[in-house]
Amino acid sequence: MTQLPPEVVRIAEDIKEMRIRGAGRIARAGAEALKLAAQKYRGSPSPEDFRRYMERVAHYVVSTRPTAVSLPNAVSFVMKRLREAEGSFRELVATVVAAADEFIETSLRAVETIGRIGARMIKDGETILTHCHSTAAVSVLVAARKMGKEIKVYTTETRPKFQGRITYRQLAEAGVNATQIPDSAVRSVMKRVDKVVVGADTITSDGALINKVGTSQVALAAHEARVRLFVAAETYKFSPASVHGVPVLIEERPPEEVAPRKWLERNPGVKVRNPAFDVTPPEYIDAIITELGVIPPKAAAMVLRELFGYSAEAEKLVLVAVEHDEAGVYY
Ligand code: RI2
Repeated sequence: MTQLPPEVVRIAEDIKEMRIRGAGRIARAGAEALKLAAQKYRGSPSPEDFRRYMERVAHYVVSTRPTAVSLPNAVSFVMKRLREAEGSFRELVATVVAAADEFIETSLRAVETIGRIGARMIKDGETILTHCHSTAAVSVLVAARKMGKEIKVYTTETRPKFQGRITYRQLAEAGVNATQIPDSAVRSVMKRVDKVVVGADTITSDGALINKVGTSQVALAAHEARVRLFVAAETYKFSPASVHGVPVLIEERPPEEVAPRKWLERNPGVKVRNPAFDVTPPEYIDAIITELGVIPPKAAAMVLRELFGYSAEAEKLVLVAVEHDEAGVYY
């Protein structure tokens, strides 16, 4: 069996260990991995062998992290082109490379468009709260600043991996007045907040949001204070498999991310849970800002039908991810 190129293995390991993270970034990295796998393929030049090898790569890449649907959607985008293509081995390689490049470019453009659309929904002088680090949410906030709006942003730390520090740094660098708060301070600052803007890992057909753990608590506090909550999400964060009732697996990460190893060793048998995501019901979401426009969460099914129709490939890939970690929690 043809070995996977080290570059592909490295990308997969980086996604698993979260050195590459963020739903959009892992999707682009997945597309890049397929492209590299095609370019570095040194097996037999028979189209059938190449197709089999690429199916194996696709399965491997999707198995790295289970929750963000952006990853299987990116892989499906590229693999669909390959499955539909005919021609020589060289032509098939070119098909994979072109599809991966197209996904990456379209994805980056979508983030920019979301920034432009979302920024118009923010008023000068408003205070915004965001959770974790979302490139799409940051795009909205930075675009608002670039439009000359003086906004203030609360960024949560986002335990246990502190992605909020990335958000803080990116906002500060863009000249946004940002303030870092511990996750537990969300409810106490909510009375000074005008809007919440968060990103998305997955949006299901019923409009539920799966995003960094803590998002649903932020939404609850916003709902209580009558603060509107917006989700910035490219359409490849919508789950085609959810239309067919396939559940979303909530990733459980190692306890060492929550508690120091030494403390765990000193307390043998200690129980620690580390779910990486949670589910915010559509009732707590005012609108989803996509590159196609602003939609109510209940329109998610329509977007999915429009974009994917019946996507059996995507369903298969999500099932692969589900098989990958049987111990996890499903939404
Ligand atoms: P963008 C992240 O997950 C966060 O949950 C964030 O809200 C979401 O991906 C979307 O990020 P993680 O990879 O695509 O940090 O907007 O677990 O960057």
